[in-house]
Amino acid sequence: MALAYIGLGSNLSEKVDGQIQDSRAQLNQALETLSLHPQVGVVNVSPFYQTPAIGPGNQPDYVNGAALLETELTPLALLDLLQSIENQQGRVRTIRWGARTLDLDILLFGLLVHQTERLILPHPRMHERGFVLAPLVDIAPHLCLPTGENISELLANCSMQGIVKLLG
Ligand code: A4P
Ligand code: MG
Repeated sequence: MALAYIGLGSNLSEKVDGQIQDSRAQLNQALETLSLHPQVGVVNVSPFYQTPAIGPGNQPDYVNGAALLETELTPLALLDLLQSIENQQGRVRTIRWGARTLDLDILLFGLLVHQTERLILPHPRMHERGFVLAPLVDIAPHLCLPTGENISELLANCSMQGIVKLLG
């Protein structure tokens, strides 16, 4: 059984059965789907944050969060599962860093270091992003990257401009 941290993000809503599913609901729906998977347990979920979009054009703010999973899946099988949940929830891939209903990234898979075209671990930009590190620090303040860097210290060096913790 491995422990994996994932990052969750959404900055578009989607219409499901005539109902608008907003970004928060998108993240909760993804966590629900993960928790129902026989080889995945959702151990801990962070508070969610409203964060200004990094990317091209004038995009809506994101809702971002992080979760700790325990899983019997391999890293690539977990990536397949996350991408199938993204697709199930209306993810359309157009431009890189474009707006999306749901983005699920593997941040860390144990202390595995892995670099292939499909999967890079740790997530290559996590160490410099307040919107990734803030929720992660909430659930794992003492967590270190395979390099030995502590995520709370990395967060202290990130810009938190415009990033707001959402209540409830
Ligand atoms: N991939 C490689 N490593 C990983 C990994 N550790 N986890 C590959 C997940 N996927 C990984 O991802 C592109 C490809 O990355 C996948 O096919 C997978 O094989 P994608 O989700 O299709 O596209 P993307 O997310 O637009 O690309 P990218 O480069 O991964 O984007 P980032 O770095 O994840 O950034 N602003 C705010 N405020 N909040 C956000 O959450 N997210 C992004 C996306 C940009 N701006 C944001 C946010
Ligand atoms: Mg992604």
